[in-house]
Amino acid sequence: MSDADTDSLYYLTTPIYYASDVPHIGHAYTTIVGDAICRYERLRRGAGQVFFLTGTDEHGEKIERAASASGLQPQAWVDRIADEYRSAWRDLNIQYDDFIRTTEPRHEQVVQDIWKRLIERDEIYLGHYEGLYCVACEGFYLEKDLLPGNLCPDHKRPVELVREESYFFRLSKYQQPLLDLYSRQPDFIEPKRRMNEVKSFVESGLKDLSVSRTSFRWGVPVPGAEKHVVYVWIDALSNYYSALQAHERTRAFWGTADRPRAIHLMGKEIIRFHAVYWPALLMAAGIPIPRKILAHGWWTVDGEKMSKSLGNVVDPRKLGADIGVDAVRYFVLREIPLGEDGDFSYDALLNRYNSELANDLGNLLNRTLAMVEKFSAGKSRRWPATASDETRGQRLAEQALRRRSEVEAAMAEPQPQRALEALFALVREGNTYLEQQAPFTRVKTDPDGAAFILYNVLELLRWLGLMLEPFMPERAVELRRQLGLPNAQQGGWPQTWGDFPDGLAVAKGATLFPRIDPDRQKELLETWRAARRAAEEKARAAASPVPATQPAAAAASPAAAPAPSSAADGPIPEVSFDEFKKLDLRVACVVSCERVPKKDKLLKVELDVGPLGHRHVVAGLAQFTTPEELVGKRVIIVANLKPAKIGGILSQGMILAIGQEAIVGLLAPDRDVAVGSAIR
Ligand code: ME8
Repeated sequence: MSDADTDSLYYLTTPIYYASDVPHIGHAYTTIVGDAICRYERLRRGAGQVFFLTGTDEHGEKIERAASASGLQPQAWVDRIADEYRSAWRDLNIQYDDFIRTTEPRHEQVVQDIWKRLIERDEIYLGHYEGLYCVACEGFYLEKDLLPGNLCPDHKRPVELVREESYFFRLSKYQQPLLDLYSRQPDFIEPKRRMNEVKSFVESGLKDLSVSRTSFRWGVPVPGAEKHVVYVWIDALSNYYSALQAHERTRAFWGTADRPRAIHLMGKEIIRFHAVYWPALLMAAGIPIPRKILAHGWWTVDGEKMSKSLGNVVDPRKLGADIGVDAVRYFVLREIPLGEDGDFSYDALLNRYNSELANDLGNLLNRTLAMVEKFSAGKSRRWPATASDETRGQRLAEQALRRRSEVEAAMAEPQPQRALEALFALVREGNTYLEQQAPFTRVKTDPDGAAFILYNVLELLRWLGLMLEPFMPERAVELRRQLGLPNAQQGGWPQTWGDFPDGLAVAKGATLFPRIDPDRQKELLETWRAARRAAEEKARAAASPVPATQPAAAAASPAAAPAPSSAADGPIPEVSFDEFKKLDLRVACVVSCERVPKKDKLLKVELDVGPLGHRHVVAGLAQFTTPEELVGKRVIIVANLKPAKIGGILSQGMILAIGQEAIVGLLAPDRDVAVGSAIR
């Protein structure tokens, strides 16, 4: 490719998602944002100028453990999850150019090539590693960065002490080159405040990075030292580069040292890997670095972290099936500015749907087409218009032009949320124009004038039908189809006002976004909440392999499980071994803890139960200990106690404690055993 051909190439990536579980709304968010940006760029630059990459991160201990928990070989497991991702993206109308999997030979080959280059350049050496490792992030931590109780700051679960022979990357050498990079490319990390966080992390000093593991096999073998596998983050980050390497045409998307191109979009929790390790590795290997690390915020659900063990994971495909994929896309793009955190709520989703999609946009189209059918024989009519009509039409044109510039400015950042804000402001301006010009009254005395007013609104709708495409691709085509535009499938960016063909027969069809009436809203909310309850139930069932029984063990959480009798009341009846075996007792670690408002005995405790995930229990421990003291402690819990509401909060288990009336101690393992270990 010549320089001129490559001048406007645009390359955007999403993270490659862990093949440990199926996608949820958080993964969908990043991918929808990336898709909307790339669809916009394709409209502006031409389809062949844009490359949008996504994929799955399939190696590492976390995946190996997920596979073994499901009784599958790792490859069979990741094949299944990769299929889930692909079909989710198909359902959500994601137009990616490539889907890379880290178990593909084309990727593994490039990882090994990069490795060899680093060895040749003496950027990697063999040593020993002893460090604190979080399997959930697949990342090492320094003690100073951990939460009390040696908890990973991100996953709030205990890190593991790992000691093994390991290769090291000379990351420490790259402290200054990285700081130089941040000065040279001040927009390298966005939003800007994230740049400051990364800078101070780098300024505080970088240690050489352990880049191989010997304690498991599920990874890319280190060339020439096959008992090692490449550290999963080195393997994963390389996908952005490896995916382009097979063809000359795609290689050009990586860019050059003078003209870096790759834009890496991701959630804010993985900036460090992208903004520190990745550019340092590339510099060391002599490969041009990316142009930008673009970090977005974090979605919670009804104020809580989304997690399978809480059963509050939102399934974007189910939502799409219920209210339409483009409504889901619209909602996530419109709800939060890129870079900010946001909360997902079903009520907000339904509100936006009805007020913005059904009322504002849907009505504008419906009313206009209905009036064209009624007043203008179902056809657009451009002429004749009086001078004052022209002026009023001109005003609408100016509004459209202004909003188009706002969309362009927003997408240059990129800020899809602001682009949609501008587009829906234009929708409202169209509605106001219709109200003020009142073609429905005008038609009685001046049918030509009425037809011209309608012509202007048809033109406005054509503009909207083009500009909305990146965000709601399927509904935008349908909008253009209903306007009667030839080649409705083919989009573009609006250029000149007044290009709507004269004499075009409109093709009014089913409502673009049918209003969701209160009964249907109720029904949907009930379905979604029922699905959530089922997921919570499933999460509990996964945590309770045997049917729940009423345990006779001492209750640390008296309200959860009032013991049928206690030692003070006389002897407790015998239980058979089979009955005892029904109890699922586990080692758990207290991840977080808080007082329950207005309940002076109760603490709400978040527990990590290893393979059983995280859960909350409400425990009657507030007069025995404080939340601060409890966090980080290992405790023994009854994991399969039937969940119950205590103090208005769902308690999913019970912490075992010592004492009758008052608690005098907690049960705990006598040595460092893995969280989640079963007790027998
Ligand atoms: O981190 N809110 O994969 P992952 C917003 N494999 N975005 C969310 C989200 C939420 N609640 N939950 C997930 C990995 N995401 C590594 C990446 S890249 C070389 C390797 C999105 O499956 C967001 O983009 O944990 C986040 O960065 C990503 O999913 C994490 O996906």
